[in-house]
Amino acid sequence: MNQILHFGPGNFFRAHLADYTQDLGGWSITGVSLRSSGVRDGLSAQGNRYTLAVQGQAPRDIRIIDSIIVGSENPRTVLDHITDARFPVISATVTEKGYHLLPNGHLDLLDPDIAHDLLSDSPRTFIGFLARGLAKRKAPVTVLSCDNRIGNGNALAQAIEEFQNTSGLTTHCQVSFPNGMVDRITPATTAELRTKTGDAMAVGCEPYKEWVIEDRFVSMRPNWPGVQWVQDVAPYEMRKLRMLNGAHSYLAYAGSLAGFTFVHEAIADPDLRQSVRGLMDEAATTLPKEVRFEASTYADALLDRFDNIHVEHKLRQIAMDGSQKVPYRLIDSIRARLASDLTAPHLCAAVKAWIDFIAQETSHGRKLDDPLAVALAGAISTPNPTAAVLDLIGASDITSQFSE
Ligand code: CS2
Repeated sequence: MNQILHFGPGNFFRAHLADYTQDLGGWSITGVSLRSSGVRDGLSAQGNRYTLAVQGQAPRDIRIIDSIIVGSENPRTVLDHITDARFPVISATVTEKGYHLLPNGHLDLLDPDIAHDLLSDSPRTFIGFLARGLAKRKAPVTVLSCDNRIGNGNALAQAIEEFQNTSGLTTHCQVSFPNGMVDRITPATTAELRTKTGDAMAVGCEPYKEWVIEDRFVSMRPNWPGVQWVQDVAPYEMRKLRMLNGAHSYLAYAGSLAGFTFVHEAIADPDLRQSVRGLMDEAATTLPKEVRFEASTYADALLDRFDNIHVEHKLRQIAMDGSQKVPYRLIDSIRARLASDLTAPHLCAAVKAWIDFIAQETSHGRKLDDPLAVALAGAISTPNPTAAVLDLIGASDITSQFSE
């Protein structure tokens, strides 16, 4: 049996990489949770099997997980696994913030967890584990990021290099970090799904799934059925981040402000629907030509996916970590439009919705679910909140598009 070491065994991983890997056959997965023991305990109580409830299909019994290790309890074991040649592939779904990169693309050396990991051989972060583990590894390894960041593999390689440079470490083994685009709408599990499936660890998701990966493996490559192998993932990644995720973030903020709870409710509102389509059309003009010609069909398909009333996707789930998401999902498209002398009214309205959402949450005394929560709450109480918030995410250059 070939093995994958995966960081971040949450719902998205369990609906995407794990599903593809079960279809592949011959491979199994060891998961690493950095701190929380919930997934480890929940899965181990049921033989590491769980139900994947793909909407409209028969429930799938996923049984390719060998075990889950909790990093904070067993840092040594995690480091040993990273160095172990039996894992030719190390993959990750640690979310955008798990890379600890600043808006300028550099590793946040002042982040308390990164600062800790630079000095300790019992790391807390994914970056700390990987940088330290790779420094001891001998066998070639491919590290596969499955997070919604632009150039996710490059971003990870950058974080590892800066960590190692700062702490005097070097990777000696052959390693590659292919970029990849992952897609499957996967809401948080509801109590209703647990009851319906009789499985406390069940995960629900939409039928659609997509995975495009750069063909740059330096170790054994799992030939996952359905994966599209490409030389350059950028066009696919831009299309997905700017159209799907950009629209998602807009719906999350504007929809929450309008009092909706779920994506399917917000997209049924005629005004929001029109604005979402407008945002997708603006974003589409910024895409490389390989994907631009089919952007309109892609937008139609996205609206159908958002309409799916069976996928109960909460707007507040998408609203979290805005400071990490808004830059790739919205700001990059605004910049591209401005560079072509085009305005971006819908994209700017989406950024404004995020800022209004921060103002609303702050005025209700609710702490934002965002690594920059404190700084954002501070920015929103300044005389020029829009300028202050944009400055925090490194987007002062587009401030002139907004009037206070
Ligand atoms: C969503 C994504 O939570 C969010 O920010 O936009 O998780 C989205 O559902 C996935 O990228 C779809 O593949």
